[in-house]
Amino acid sequence: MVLASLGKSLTNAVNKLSGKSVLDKELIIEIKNDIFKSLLEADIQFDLAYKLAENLHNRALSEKPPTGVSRRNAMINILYEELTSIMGGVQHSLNLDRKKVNVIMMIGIQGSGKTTTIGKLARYLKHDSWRIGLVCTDTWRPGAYEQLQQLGNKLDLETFGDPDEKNAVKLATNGVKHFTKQDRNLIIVDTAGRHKEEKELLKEMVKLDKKINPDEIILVIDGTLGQSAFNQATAFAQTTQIGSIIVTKLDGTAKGGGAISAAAATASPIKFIGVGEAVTEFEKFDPKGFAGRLLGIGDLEGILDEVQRAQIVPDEERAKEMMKGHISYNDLLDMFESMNKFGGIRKLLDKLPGGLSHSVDDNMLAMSKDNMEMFRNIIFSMTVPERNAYVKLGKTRIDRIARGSGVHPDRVKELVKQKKMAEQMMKQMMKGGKKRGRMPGASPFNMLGMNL
Ligand SMILES: Nc1nc2c(ncn2[C@@H]2O[C@H](COP(=O)(O)OP(=O)(O)OP(=O)(O)O)[C@@H](O)[C@H]2O)c(=O)[nH]1
Ligand SMILES: [Mg+2]
Repeated sequence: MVLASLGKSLTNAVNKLSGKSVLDKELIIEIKNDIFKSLLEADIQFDLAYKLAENLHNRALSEKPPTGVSRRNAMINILYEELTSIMGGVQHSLNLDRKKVNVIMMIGIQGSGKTTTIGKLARYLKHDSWRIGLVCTDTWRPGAYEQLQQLGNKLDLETFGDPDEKNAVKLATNGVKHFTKQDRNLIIVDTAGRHKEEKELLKEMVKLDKKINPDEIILVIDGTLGQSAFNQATAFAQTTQIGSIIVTKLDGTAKGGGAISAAAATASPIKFIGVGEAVTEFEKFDPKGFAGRLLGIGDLEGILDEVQRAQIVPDEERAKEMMKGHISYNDLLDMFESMNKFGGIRKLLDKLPGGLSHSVDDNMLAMSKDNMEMFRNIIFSMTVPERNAYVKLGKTRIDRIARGSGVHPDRVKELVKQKKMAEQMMKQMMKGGKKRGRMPGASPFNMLGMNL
């Protein structure tokens, strides 16, 4: 596992909070120091490690764990969020456009893994139906063209190059022209890593960049470099516009933190990582997933979920609107959360006094987990005004939302119906509540898992 020792020492630090329910400031400082040390050992850049440890410390002192969440779990959640944030926060895709010929240029110092990574990336994108051509512009490394050609052959892709040509810019422009004529829509350009000296190498990258104007420049960084990755990444980032980073050789290195924090210094996202020499040993980089795996806590998902649910609190304005029977799609999302939490709404209603359970339409309750998941996806495809139910969902909007969430428009209409039912249910419950006087625990908001 990538950076396994870092994960282990981080969890050991946080586990010091196990069974502690009272805030112990000294213990928090001890944990902060442990974590800082572990991050430095994994070669995370000093400033970044310091900032993470400081944030963790400040948040642990100022944020009260949500009701029902232990201090340890709250701390795990904070650590997870902070780790995710230094790794770029969210997942990023390559900047490609199906409607044109895209050019990717791969840069990095010698031995970083550019050529190998081109094989991996080409394989990955070929699965996505891109029509790919490879171009070798490395005029320095003996056998560079053959190396790329061999990788290309294995993937059934053509490689453009000429071992006798010494002008990299010429090779690049001719290569792009060649594949554009052949109706390829993705051209990946390999570049040299070796040169007379580093300055010359950087100059060549600038020339190539100007001439072929790539849609995305990918910087390849060797994950075993540790701290020195930082200067390297900065040097490249100062000369060319880096669109993304691929960190290689993260298999079996304890120093991967260096390259990962180097990415943070260039402000370019890591989009993929290399985890072995084989063409298949390549992964799309997801900061959340990576942080999760790094922490290596078996029930991490459960913990994050627990914290998130405990934090759902509706604002008063929203609650008032709901009482009037105006429910938005955002409210529905919360309802779905609560239904999952309480093991189904019928179970909950059965526990309430006053026979409320019978006044609720069974269709509303029969919502399976799959349906809920589908409805959640539909809601996530809505615009903000749509989600807040500020606009009516007419045919055009319904069709667009259906396309966005990959379902038939009838399913979106079903969700609209579910919303109406929820509104009716809310109105009925409010009426019932008034008639009988306010029953303990019978507020619709309690039913939705909201502490109002
Ligand atoms: N373990 C491991 N080895 C890798 C990985 N990626 C590349 N390598 C190895 O790193 C070495 C250098 O890879 P290349 O792809 O030739 O590097 P390059 O950047 O093209 O090098 P130059 O062309 O000399 O600039 C090779 O032995 C690769 O097998 C990886 O993710 N894991
Ligand atoms: Mg190479």
